Amino acid sequence: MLNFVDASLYLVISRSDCRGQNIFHVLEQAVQGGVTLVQLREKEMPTRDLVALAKEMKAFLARHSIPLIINDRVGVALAVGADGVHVGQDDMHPLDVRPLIGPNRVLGLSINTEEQLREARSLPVDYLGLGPIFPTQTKKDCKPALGLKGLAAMCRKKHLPAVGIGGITARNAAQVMAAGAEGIAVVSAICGANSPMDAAAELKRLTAE
Ligand code: TZP
Ligand code: MG
Repeated sequence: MLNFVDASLYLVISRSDCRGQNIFHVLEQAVQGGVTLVQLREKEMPTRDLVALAKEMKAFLARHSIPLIINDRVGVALAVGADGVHVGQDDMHPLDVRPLIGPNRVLGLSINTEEQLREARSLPVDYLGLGPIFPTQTKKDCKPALGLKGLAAMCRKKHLPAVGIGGITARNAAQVMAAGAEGIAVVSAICGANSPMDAAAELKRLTAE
């Protein structure tokens, strides 16, 4: 039942992470720079507002053939016809999400420990988010960083495509790929850049090497 998505350059975006820049301006630039997948991750937004934002984002990304993943909010994902859902370890369980989204939408799961990696073997998920790889200011309640060694150990055991997340920048992206990840997921490296387009293009180059 594996649904494939190209997560090689995965943009995780919220309005607040865009630091005063319009979220659609950042998104458009990131798309020009070559992101392959986008996750809308809004933790506090009222549901009605989030549906409106996600709908607009879905319409924009569809014109560029880039899938939209919604973080955690399964109802929002269904309401806007998103391409998938991403859940963390405290969110709705993948076994409960899958019947709601059906077999053809993408389901991603955040993994921070080897035990969670083992558990994921029997779960109906399509890709893994491994992290945080490095310390990050972006996620407040972040678990301890895995480091490149921790990432490499997990990549040797994983059974699904995986992206590294957490503190990834142009300085370390190539090392994350070399550790065995299929892609990188970033927030601040693109959303917080002066030129999100240049930042995305540079990361794209580094992941393609
Ligand atoms: N999950 C683990 S780390 C993280 C998330 C959502 C935040 C990553 O943000 P940044 O700015 O790319 O370090
Ligand atoms: Mg979550």
